[in-house]
Amino acid sequence: MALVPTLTQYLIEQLSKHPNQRDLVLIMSDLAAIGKYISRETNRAGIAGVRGAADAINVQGEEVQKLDVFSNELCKDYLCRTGHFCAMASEEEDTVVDMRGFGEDAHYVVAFDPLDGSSNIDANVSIGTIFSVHRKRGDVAPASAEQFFQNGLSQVLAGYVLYGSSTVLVFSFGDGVHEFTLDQGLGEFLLSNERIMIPNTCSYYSTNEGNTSYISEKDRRFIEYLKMEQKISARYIGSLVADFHRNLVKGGIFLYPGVDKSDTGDYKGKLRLNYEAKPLAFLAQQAGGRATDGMQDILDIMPSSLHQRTPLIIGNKDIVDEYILANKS
Ligand code: P6P
Repeated sequence: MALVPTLTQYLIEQLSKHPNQRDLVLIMSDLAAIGKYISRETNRAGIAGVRGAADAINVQGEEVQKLDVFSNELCKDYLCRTGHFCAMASEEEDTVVDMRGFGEDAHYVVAFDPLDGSSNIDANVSIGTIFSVHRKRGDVAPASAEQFFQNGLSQVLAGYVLYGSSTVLVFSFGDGVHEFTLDQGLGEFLLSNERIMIPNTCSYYSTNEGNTSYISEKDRRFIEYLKMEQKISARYIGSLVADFHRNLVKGGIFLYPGVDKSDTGDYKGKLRLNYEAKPLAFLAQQAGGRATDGMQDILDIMPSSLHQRTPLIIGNKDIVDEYILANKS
């Protein structure tokens, strides 16, 4: 029986092909370790006393869940101590993380959403950790927020860990998208899908139809087009990583357009650029797909604030292209 490569074996092979990626290979290994810890805690949330709210509101104005706190503290402490990063940004932190003297000479920065979709934890719905790695900028202070004002094309590593019916790690160094599945018994991630390409057929559309009265007429018309002319099925989990992963492996388009809930005519994005839209857009492009805010590619947007939000339409390239054309008409 041919043994399926472990992540470690895969990364060692990656290193033999790209010796200059030593640090990135070590970073990927550290991110996988974090995925194992969070997977274990998530899978026992109901008995580990980490379900429910943590009696706090984060910078996003969202109620923090206990598992958010666990995941965020783990990511900050673990990644800080690796010494690989001179700056870190978390969805749960108002500004850049205090590096406590670690990583002063490091060459990389990392932004992460430690546990995206955490409002779904108590319903046992899939949730995920998203990460985005850039090289350090030499023109700004090493540990500053400005380190994250880099567009998505300049990411050197992006991916997520999806805690679902199985725990999968999906990432790209810019040379294809690869999926590893956690063998809980072995405690190893094993290769389960190499060089994932989004299927040519767009089988699903994924959007919160509860926002129908808050989105623009153009967006309403495009979603109607998906229903009435493309005749594709609706699937909306309400957990970005889970919705994205389904569309990545089965073909689909996810739409979180600008919403205007105060009737000002100002349609604003909900999802965050640095640690949600950019890393997923990087993966989508690597898998033959595309991601836009309606006017430009997500990967071209230059962030100007750490928690900048954006509309996000991501998935099959031909359908996203149609959205862009419709949005600009
Ligand atoms: P809504 C979860 O809170 C999240 O950030 C994403 O994971 C998800 O795609 C989105 O918000 C869901 O938002 O407004 O549809 O509940």
